[in-house]
Amino acid sequence: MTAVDLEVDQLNSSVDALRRSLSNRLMYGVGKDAVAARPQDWLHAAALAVRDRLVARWMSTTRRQYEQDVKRVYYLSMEFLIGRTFTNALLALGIYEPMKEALAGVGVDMEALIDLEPDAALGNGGLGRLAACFLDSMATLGVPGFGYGIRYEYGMFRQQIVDGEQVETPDYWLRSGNPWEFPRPEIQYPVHFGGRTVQRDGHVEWVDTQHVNATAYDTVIPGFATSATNTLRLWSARAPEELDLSAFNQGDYQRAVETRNASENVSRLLYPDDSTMAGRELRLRQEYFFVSATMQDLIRRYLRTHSTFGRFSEKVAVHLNDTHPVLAIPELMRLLVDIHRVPWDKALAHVQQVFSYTNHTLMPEALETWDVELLSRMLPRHLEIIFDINAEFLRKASEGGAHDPEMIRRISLVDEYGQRRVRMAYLAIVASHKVNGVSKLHSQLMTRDIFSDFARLFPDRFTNVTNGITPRRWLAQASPSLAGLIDDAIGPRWRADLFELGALRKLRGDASFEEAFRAAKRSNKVRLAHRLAHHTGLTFDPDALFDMQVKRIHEYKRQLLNVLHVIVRYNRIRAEPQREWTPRVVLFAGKAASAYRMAKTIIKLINDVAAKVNHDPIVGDRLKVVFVPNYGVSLAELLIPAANLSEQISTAGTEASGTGNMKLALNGALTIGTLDGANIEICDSVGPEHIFIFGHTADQVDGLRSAGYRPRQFYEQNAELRMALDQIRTGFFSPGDPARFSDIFHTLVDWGDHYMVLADFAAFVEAQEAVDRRFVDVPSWTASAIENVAGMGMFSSDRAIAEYARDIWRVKPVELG
Ligand code: 26W
Repeated sequence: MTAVDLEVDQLNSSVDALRRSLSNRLMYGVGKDAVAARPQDWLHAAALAVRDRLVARWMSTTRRQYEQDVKRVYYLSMEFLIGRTFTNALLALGIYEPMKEALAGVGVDMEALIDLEPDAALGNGGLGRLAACFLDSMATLGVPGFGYGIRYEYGMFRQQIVDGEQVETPDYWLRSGNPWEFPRPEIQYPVHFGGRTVQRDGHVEWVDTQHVNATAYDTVIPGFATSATNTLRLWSARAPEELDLSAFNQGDYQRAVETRNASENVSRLLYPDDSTMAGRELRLRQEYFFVSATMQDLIRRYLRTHSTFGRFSEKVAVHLNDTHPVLAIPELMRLLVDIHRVPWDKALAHVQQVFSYTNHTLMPEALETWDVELLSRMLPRHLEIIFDINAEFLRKASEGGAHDPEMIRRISLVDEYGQRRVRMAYLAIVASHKVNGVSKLHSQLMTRDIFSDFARLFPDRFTNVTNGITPRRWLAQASPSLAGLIDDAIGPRWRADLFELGALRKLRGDASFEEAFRAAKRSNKVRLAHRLAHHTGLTFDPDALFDMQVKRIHEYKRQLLNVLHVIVRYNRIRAEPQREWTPRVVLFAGKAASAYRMAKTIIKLINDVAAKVNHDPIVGDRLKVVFVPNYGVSLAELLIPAANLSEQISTAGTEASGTGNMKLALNGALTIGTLDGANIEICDSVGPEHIFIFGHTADQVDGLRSAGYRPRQFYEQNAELRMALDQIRTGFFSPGDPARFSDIFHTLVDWGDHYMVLADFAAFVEAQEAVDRRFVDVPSWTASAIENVAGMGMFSSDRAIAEYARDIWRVKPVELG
């Protein structure tokens, strides 16, 4: 490689320069003439013109990182829910308006182009979107961070609603190419599977393996209003050349191609499962595939500027986004010990100093464990390493006073009850220097319940970092109307320092600001109502209360509690149609895991209730119910700015944090919620008079459970609840198939109501009545909405990343000079 300075065009971002770039990129990048260019081609050309303007920053940031020999953070995640990139990049570069003008100059409407970009939906829900917000914040703060993951060809499935039911269709998001990525075919690492281990002169060798190559695709992650950028590197599987030769030599061409395809399956699809551990072999292959390539890549990068591993932990931090990438631990041990011949003890010390782990869920069914037998077949060397780490850990624990054999069994990395399984979370804890939960409550419960033995053994290891969201996407981009109003009121600096929003409190009682605030919210509701009218054929009153529950469909999130309230409201309206009702539009959106029967039945129930309510002439505009299909990042950007009420109603103690709660409050919605996850901190921030808190607390839930919870009592004692449940049971909403929802009834009334829907029902309805009364008091509601926006400072992902950088990763921003 030579180190000459290249002569490249300096790209400025005037309207004229952008227009020239558009033409150049259409012609030389896309290979189209303006007369033949379809809107997709213009989008591609525009994306390339924007990308060109990021590249110079990217290269200079990377150079600076090398010159300063910075410590780098490797953020390992099976999921990155990026969404669209075009608008985000325009705003980061500050060229939204000039680009719009430049496109208009060539006769193209930018707003129409924006909607053509497919979402990069490489994630399921909260955990994946958090990773995307964190990339944005790392770049914005100049933290030298690399996202590492899998370049799935099929992202999160597309959800259609057909006859009220979820139908999944594959999301082949790369169909029209991906202008944002740089393929790096030269960056390729073999990833081995299978085989066995042998001892050879004091070292272990892993032999007789099969392998697949991991090849890199890089995406630039721009920081906001800074020239700092970072890299998201996603791995794609390529069959090795040899693979076709053996079969080909035997003349079986077809089988050779088939084998190649099969070995490339490892990066084919995202598992659409959120919060249940399925234990599929291909999933384990995926987990190992991407962490192996990542560990090889980071070692290669470290060794470019260092000749020994002496300073490894000063220069490298590896973060595990949940346990999905935990095999990075034995993989790094293997590479250090078996390949680079670092002594075991030194290697383990390095590992413990570089790794950190975030837990995202307390729910037992979501905690990963892998069958020892499967591991021994697929990754025999890694299983040995895990056993060795375990033996050493258990020895130290018993030296430290854990003599009780029951305790030893409890904390062992290997679950010996029944068929033996490796507990991935325990491995992550033992081999990391920091473990964090994602909200205050969740971090407390984590050390009190699921990891209590470890919290006693390693009290300094556990900490909290409350989640955050990026205000660039979730306010500036999603709601230009509200963002513009805030700019006029307090200036634009909130984008990079969200605590600035606190200044909105000074406008308390300013009638013209409040008026403008309502107008901004209303315009977002009109924008949404338009789109919904197009899809549903219904009309929506933009002055009604927009009540929104948008998130994955799961029993613990209690969409059923929301539906029960809708049914009771419907019954009340029908009983007293002449009364004054606060008009409401209740919106639901979210996907159900494809194998989660109950979640799919809940979707059907919502749609059946909607059909009944929306077509009842007695009800009219007083109540509308909509299930908006195909929830994802882009749809969230449309829905969230239009919400007045944010439903955050999980059973206390089950939602680790929630991040939708933050997005909605930032957009001026008031929360109706339980004291769960980050709701508690939102309540502290905005003040209890600006939020509707109801229901059992986490401690009360525990208390009720141990006292023997009997849901049928609530059914029997509450006439309105009984009526609603009986309507569900007897087919009032499904006359053609009366038994359709009987399992929902029995789950709640007879089979234990695990998430305590009935126990919180009365309090929920009461809180909803308080909502109705507040909403019609327009000045008071507006004041509370503004207080919600003003109180969101601490929920910026910039704050979260600053905490990770200081307390966990111990990294400093790169100096850009
Ligand atoms: C192994 C299968 C599996 C897949 C995904 C198990 C668990 C998950 C995730 C932990 C699910 C998830 O997205 N958790 C959410 O993480 C968010 C970010 O921290 C939190 O805000 C949500 O409360 C939590 O449910």
